[in-house]
Amino acid sequence: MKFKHHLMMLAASLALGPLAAQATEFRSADIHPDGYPTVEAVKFLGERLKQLTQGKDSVKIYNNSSLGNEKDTIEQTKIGALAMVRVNIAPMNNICPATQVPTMPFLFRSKEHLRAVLDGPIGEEILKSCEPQGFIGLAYYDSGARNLYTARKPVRTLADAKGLKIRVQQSDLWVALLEAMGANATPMPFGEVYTALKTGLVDGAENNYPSFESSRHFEVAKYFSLTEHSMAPEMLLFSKRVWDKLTPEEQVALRQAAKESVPYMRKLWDEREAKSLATVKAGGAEIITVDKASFQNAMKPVYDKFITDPKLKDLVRRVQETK
Ligand code: GTR
Repeated sequence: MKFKHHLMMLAASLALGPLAAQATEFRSADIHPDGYPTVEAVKFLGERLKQLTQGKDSVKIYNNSSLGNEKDTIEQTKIGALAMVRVNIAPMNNICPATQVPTMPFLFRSKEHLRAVLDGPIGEEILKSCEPQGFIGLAYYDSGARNLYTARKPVRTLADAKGLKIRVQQSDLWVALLEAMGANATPMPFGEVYTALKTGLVDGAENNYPSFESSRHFEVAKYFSLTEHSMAPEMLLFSKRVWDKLTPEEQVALRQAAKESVPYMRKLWDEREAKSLATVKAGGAEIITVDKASFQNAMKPVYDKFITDPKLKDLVRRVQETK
């Protein structure tokens, strides 16, 4: 069947002649601005793809949320209106349950642990598990550790977080995570958070240094508490609808280009984390060390609620056992 399809495509392309050589431009979305490591990594991927396909395929990036928030662009990717999307793993939590595992609080011991897990069979399994939902998982990108930040008073212990209204990503797991801290979780798209902080609609949010910096949230919420409560990574997803129409050669090239973009992104990420820290400090942010154990000890309800399926339990155990 596949072979026959391939022959037909070949026949069609021979028949079409010059048209067959026509370039394909894959549209890809990101909420981040130019220069942000996720955006630069996808640009790199696009360049590599062009080389690998002798100029046939390329990528055009729509960044800065220009095609909508992450939930919107995931939906567009699912139906094939967009070929590709770079999102955090969090908005995939409700769509593809295994993505909850790398989101879990205090699961990874370090950046090295996270990278070892995502680069190995566990990472691969989780990407694969999103295929029935319409997504080909091409890669994970780093997102560092996420930390709580607040506008009016600093958080140093778990007790300080009690009752605070904290913006979270649009994921049930994220709501539960902040509730386990005693906070009131308010899900909303990233693009709305600056105003929400400024107007006092929320008391705080949580993120890594580069997003805290690029979004200018540090201007309106200067207390940055090093809770490091999750290392939820970024994901690069390709539309299965579009994927199924590609030639095997194009699929191989895309996978190859995506794979090569990962070490490139990691280098940019490590540099950006340091740069962002310096920028927010210079902008008046206060970096606060916290009683991390108090946060860690409060997370059992999150595991009890979301890691009930034996498959997910097994994944969590294997992550913990990964060296
Ligand atoms: C960033 C991440 C984005 C988005 C954002 C958020 O760290 O790169 O994809 O998830 O956080 O909090 O919405």
